[in-house]
Amino acid sequence: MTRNILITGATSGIGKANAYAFAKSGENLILTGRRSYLLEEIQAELQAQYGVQVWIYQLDVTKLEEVEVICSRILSEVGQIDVLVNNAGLALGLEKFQDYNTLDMMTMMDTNVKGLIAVTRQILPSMVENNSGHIINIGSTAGLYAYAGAAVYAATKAAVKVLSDGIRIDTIDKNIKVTTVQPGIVETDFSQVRFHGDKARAASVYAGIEALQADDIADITLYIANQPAHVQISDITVMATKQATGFMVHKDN
Ligand code: NDP
Ligand code: 8X3
Repeated sequence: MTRNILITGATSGIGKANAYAFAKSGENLILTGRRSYLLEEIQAELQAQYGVQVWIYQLDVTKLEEVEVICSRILSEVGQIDVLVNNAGLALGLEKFQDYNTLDMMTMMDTNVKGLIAVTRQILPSMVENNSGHIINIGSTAGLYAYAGAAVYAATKAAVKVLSDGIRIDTIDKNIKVTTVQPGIVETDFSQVRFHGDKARAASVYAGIEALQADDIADITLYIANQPAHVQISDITVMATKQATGFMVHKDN
């Protein structure tokens, strides 16, 4: 049966790749993000290419009231959500904690932690009521291994992992699965965002290493979502082959 897949942060990178992977396998998509012009482009392309239903909603996950309004619209206009992919997230900056821009720190917390909590709080009750659903949270190897200049980003991703575990406990008597996907280095716009648009610095992150691609993570997400009803993948960590911990990579140059 065709499922309804809700993805946050679907305008770029891993979220967008997930949208294409699920559409290719015939699922309906509900795509959200702040950049509505990108949502419109993706909607048109997915509908034309795969003939699936695609709803789009402009949503900034840091705006709590907006989250409530949009999630309630999604539930009434689309119906039951079968899979929620909490992907919207970002790193801002790479500095010693004592030198960090405070607003950047708070924006990471607001987006990666509070945004994920807010969206999940709106969608999970309907999953509980229907005794069915799957929440897939995009964490990071940063949540497992802190690294220099990333204390707050790493803390947000550690929070994602622990939130997933807690929600899994709270829904243990339901047919609800909760998964944390913890990717290592993935070549997306992530570093451009982190370095406030500095393209050269962002490119240097991926120079000399064959990084993961967004499609690699999308393949894994699809695999996770396609397991039989009795199989729950709780956590999955995926790194580039020449990566050993969160930020420890080997560069060929
Ligand atoms: P991108 O920058 O390519 O994508 C980030 C997505 O998040 C965009 O679609 C953006 O949409 C959305 N987003 C950011 N802030 C908000 C917000 N306030 N409200 C709604 N959406 C928002 O990076 P990635 O694809 O790499 O990142 C996706 C997720 O994967 C993040 O959670 C990131 O932490 C995680 N991750 C990334 C890794 C990497 O190496 N790239 C590795 C491990 C995890 P818009 O701007 O349109 O709102
Ligand atoms: C993003 C990957 O290695 O920059 O979560 O922390 S990393």
